[in-house]
Amino acid sequence: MKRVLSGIKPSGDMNIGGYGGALHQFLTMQDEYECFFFVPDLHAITVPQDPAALFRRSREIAAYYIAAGIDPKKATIFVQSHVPAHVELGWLLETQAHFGELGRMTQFKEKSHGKDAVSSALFTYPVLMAADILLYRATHVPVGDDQKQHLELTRDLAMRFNNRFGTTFALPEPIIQQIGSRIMGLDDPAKKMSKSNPNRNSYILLQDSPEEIRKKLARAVTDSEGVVRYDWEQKPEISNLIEIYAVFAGESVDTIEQRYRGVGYGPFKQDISDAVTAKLTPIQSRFNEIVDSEELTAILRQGALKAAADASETLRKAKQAMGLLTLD
Ligand code: AQP
Repeated sequence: MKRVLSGIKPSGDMNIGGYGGALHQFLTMQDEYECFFFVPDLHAITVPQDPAALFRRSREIAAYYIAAGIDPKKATIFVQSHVPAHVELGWLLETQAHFGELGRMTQFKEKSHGKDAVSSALFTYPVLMAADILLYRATHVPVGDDQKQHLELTRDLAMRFNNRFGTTFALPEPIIQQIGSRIMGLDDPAKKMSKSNPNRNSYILLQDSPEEIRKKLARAVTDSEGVVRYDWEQKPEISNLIEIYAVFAGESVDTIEQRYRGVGYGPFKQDISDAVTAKLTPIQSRFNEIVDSEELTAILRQGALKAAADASETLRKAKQAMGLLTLD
């Protein structure tokens, strides 16, 4: 059975980068794979978080999964910290990870750059991510461009463990979609659209109103050529907007390029805004219904039970393989 595991960190309000690179893909996957979609709250706390905001956002991310159309009857939806096996397997795998390889992780270098106090958890976070994936014997992991290196590390750790202690883990393959795997900031197409960017105009939030969406897109940087053409080398600003449009309208890059031949950026941006609004409006109303509901609590409770039962099997095997004492 093909299995997928993926999640979106509750490290900031959710934006259309995470929608395009992750959530949008989850929807098609739930029919093709056995899916585990989680809220990686333990990853969020590798950098400082406001506890009240973290508490709220963990519910919000889960509510967005459901509001966007993930069906809890098909996919297991849960919060990472509700399943202690993640941390346990994370520790076992840390004994196999090398200091040097973790130091080479680009995301660690970027996130720690210029900071005085960097948590050791930020350094070891890719190992916890490996544990997340390996616990559920995921065969496939949808990853944005920036997570490829972490998935490579997961495979390396799994192979190292299997070679040393006998086959315990399945090796996961990445699924990298062509469109939407790297949605860049509206203010700067050289930087990924990120939840933690302090510039609110760099992203569109899933909770933004139609007016905010319109204004942010109107302000989005373009070039002076006035031609809607997909070319990341020469026209990164426009290529980014085309990708956003393609994700939200469900259209191909070719169709979009052809439609705006000879038309300026004004109508193009207005249509992107309409496509984003059309997709987000029903998601927002379902989100508002569910975010504080008992229904969501019950889904997460159920999801945690199911995930924990599944994870305990792999954890038991890994402990046994390493020679840790068992009493059964
Ligand atoms: N801008 C993006 N374009 C495409 N994919 C993206 N993803 C995130 N941003 C974009 C993908 O979504 C999944 C979940 O990501 P995450 O929220 O767990 O972590 P992240 O990539 O670190 O997201 P942020 O927004 O940049 O968070 P902060 O600022 O807190 O670090 C991943 O598959 C990711 O690739």
